[in-house]
Order: sequence, then structure tokens, then C-alpha cells
Amino acid sequence: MADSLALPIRIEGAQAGNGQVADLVRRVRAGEIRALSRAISTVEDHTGESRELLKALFPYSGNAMLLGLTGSPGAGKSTLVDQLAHHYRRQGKTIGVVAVDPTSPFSGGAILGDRIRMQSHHADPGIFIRSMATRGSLGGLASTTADVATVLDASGRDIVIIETVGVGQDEVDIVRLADVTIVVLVPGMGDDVQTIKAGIMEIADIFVINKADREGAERVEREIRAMQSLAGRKDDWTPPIIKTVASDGTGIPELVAAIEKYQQHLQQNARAQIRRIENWRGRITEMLRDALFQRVLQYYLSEGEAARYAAEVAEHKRDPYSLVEKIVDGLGKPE
Ligand SMILES: Nc1nc2c(ncn2[C@@H]2O[C@H](COP(=O)(O)OP(=O)(O)OP(=O)(O)O)[C@@H](O)[C@H]2O)c(=O)[nH]1
Ligand SMILES: [Mg+2]
Repeated sequence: MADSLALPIRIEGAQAGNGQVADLVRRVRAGEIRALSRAISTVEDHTGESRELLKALFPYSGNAMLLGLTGSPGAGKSTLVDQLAHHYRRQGKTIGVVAVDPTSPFSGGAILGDRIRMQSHHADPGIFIRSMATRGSLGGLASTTADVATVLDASGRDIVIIETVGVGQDEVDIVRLADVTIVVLVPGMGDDVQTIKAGIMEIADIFVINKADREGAERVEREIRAMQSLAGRKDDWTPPIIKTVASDGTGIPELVAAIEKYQQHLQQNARAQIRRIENWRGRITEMLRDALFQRVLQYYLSEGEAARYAAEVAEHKRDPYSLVEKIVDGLGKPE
């Protein structure tokens, strides 16, 4: 079994005869912005080509630092990302940004806002920004975001930043794929630390209290500290709390220093590798789930059948347990 899983890593060529994928990979690797855009759109579309592309790009990924940034709506995440991007650009690093907005029904404005705010980078090919607003996308939002991050990583970007609103499980899953996770809180707004999803609090490697120019930053800090004393982490890292005013750049050097310090912490005892292994475990499970379900839909359960079965079960003409068993038993043997 183990031997059969020793898959060869296919470099650059993708599958024989798939010259288009190979050409796209070459152009992405050469830093062509239009090719990068196209590659990301292809990946988002979840076509057969997207899988071929990801197979061909994967060997080149794994070098970027993945930075996840989450927090309540309007907390200043995009402004922070903007500042961080400027900072890293001054160090000569290249940046890819994925801004995920799962609340897409009303996010048109927010994303437009992101675009306008980030226009200061417009002329700089060293910063590539992509907004994603596709709730319910095939294969799941977290998984698609991870794939988009892989494309940016493989394109040679030094740092890939993922921004997402911290409101649910999707967001926890999204930032979980990052090497470093930053949770952004703000004073006031009525959202005390307690009301922020506990899951999000737990995944923070670094806390940022943004809008520290406002009343109440100290209170938020005390609340985080109180929470930290209750919930211990598995490793011996105490997430630092950095106060920022993203709109004028205050605290950004301190935030960058905190990120560096956490990276150093990760390097010790191979924690970075352990974390990536954990992340991949989750992702592979997720990918298997998707792939199996797709196969079921493709070969074993048409739309019409699904509707008919549902009606039969609802009318108690058929039991759902035997039904699922029958479908699963047939898997792997498409006629
Ligand atoms: N006073 C103050 N305003 C800020 C600060 N940082 C950001 N803002 C403002 O807060 C508003 C929201 O900022 P964004 O960066 O769009 O926040 P966001 O978290 O990305 O918002 P969504 O992506 O829509 O959830 C903007 O008007 C910013 O100018 C800050 O440190 N202090
Ligand atoms: Mg934003």
C-alpha cells in the first residue's frame, strides 16, 4: 500500500500532450502577471484543467511565508495588509494577497473599497492582489483559497497574505492553512473579546489591536490577557499583543518584528514542519471528501436519482441507511 502511494512528482510538463498547462506554468514561474491571474481563475473554476495546473505548480510551492489575517468586519484588516505589503516591499520582498470575503451578498462595496485602498500598489508588480467572494464554491471556500495561495506561492512570491473576515468555521479553516495567523481586534464596537468566536481566539499566533487611536485599547488588551490565562496553548508560545493604527502606520514595525519572532519560534524544534503536516492532514481529508463526493455525483447519483431517493425516503418507502450503504459499497467500480 505504502509503495503504491509513492507518487512521482511531476515537474513542469504536467501530462503528456498538455502543452497549454505547461506553457501557463512557465509563464507563471516567469512572473507574468496576466498568466498569474489566469492561473488563479483556472484554479477557482475547478475544471479538470485546474487539477492539472495545481499538480504542475505544486512542486514549486512551499517556499513562501503564508500569513493569515482575520478579524471582525471593518477592523482594518485590508489597511493592515496594505501597510504590511508596503513594509515588505521596502525590504525587496514580493507579495501576493488573497482577500476572501465570504459575506459576498453585501461585499461588493467592501471589495471595491479594498481595490481603491490598494491602488497605491497599482503600478508595482511586486504586489499582486486578488479578491475572492465565492461562497459555496465547488470544493469549498477554504480549499479554494488554499489552492489560490499555492498558485501565488509557486509563482515565487516571498510572502502570501490571506485576509478573511473572522465570522465562522470557513474562516477558521482558511487561516488554519497559514504559517502565521494574526487575529485583529478593535476597541469599542461593542464586540468584546468574549463575543469573538472562541475558535478564532485559539488560532491566533499574534493579536493585533488595531484602531489603537481610539478609546478602549487597554481594555481589549486586558480581556485578551485574561482569556490567555485560561486557555493554554500546546506549544510554549504566548501570542503577543501588538497595538496598531493601520491608517497611519503606527505599530507596523512592531507587528513585523512579532511575525519574525514567531517564525523563529517555529524554526525551533521543527515546529514549522509539524504545523504544515497538521495542516496537510486536514486538507487531504477535505480533498478526499470532495473527490469521493464528486465521483458519487458523477457516476452513482444523478440529480434525478437524488430527487427520487429523497422523495422515497421522505415517504418512508426506502430507508436512508441502506441507500447510503448501497451507494458507498458501489464506489470505485464505475460501470
Ligand atoms: N481610526 C482608525 N481607522 C482605521 C484604522 N485602520 C483602518 N481604519 C479605517 O477603518 C475602515 C475599515 O478599514 P478596512 O481596512 O477596510 O477594514 P477591513 O477589516 O479590511 O474591512 P472588511 O474587509 O470590510 O471586513 C476604513 O475606513 C479605514 O480607513 C485605524 O487604525 N484607526
Ligand atoms: Mg478588507
